[in-house]
Amino acid sequence: MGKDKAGFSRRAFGAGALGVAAVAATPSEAKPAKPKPMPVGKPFILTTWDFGPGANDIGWPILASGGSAIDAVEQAINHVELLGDYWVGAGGVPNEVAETTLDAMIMWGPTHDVGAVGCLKRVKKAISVARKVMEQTQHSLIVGDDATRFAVRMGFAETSLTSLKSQDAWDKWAANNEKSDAFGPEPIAKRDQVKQHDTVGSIALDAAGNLCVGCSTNGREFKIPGRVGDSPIPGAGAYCDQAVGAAVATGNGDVMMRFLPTFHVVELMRGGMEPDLAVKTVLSRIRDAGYNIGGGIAAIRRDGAHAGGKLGWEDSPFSYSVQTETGNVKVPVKAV
Ligand code: SD4
Repeated sequence: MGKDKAGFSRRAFGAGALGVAAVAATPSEAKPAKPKPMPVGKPFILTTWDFGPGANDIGWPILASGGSAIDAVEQAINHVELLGDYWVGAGGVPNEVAETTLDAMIMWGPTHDVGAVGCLKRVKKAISVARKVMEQTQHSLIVGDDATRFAVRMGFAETSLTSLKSQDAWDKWAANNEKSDAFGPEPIAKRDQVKQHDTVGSIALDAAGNLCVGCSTNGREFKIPGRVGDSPIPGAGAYCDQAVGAAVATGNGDVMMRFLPTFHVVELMRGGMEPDLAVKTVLSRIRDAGYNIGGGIAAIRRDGAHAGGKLGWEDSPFSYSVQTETGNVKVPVKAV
């Protein structure tokens, strides 16, 4: 049998014609249902961990008075960065050489623009430096001493991030002459021993319908100098899509970033999956790949439906809080 000019075999075309007739008989089975467009949604702010109520208290009035989601996220996170917490912001976990370094990212839904800093040194408000990267440059991520140089150029003060607490923690650790536990085996056979909690993540929707997500952390205790975690990586530590919603992650970022879990959650929600199942699906994939880690995700759709999930962390009260016009709810997160 010959082929015609377009290269079709006539016999194959005949079979195809029958096939088309068969498909036409059951049109609803031929294509998955199209997800419905997301409603515009009412303003909200979601913040992770126990920081939630306090941070939402800062961010919510901005949204309630018609302000921008990016200001709400930035100020909610600044509040946490300056609390003196051990896991977020200045004065927190030292690296292997006793220095505290910061990772942060902000993502703006309407333009899909991102600004991030990794291993930022000697500057306190990492999320605000990330915002400058997003708004003042075409870059998305600036790291290390050059992130410090950039921050100073943008008017930020350079100062030590070491506190009595971080110095004391390092002194005790260094007295044992250890090297970073990050030189150990991957957390597969044995649960990670990473005592890392509290990366702050915030997601806000403003009255104009703009979605924004941000996160900030000082990462992992006694990390190898130069280490950058998942928080400043779009789709890993945080991700948002203006048409769908957003997600933030916390936990063992060295493993979690390998799965781009927040991107994955948002994409599953885009396909019509409920937030709860989307979070479970993504966390289960990390576990099913064999990783034995502590980690969590909180997600919210732009219509306000939200959910969270965690791996490991049996004793860790991971939660997130959502503030809307009807008040603040704190949601304890269960293991998947
Ligand atoms: C990191 N994901 O740098 C962060 C740490 C964290 O709760 O979230 N702790 O790996």
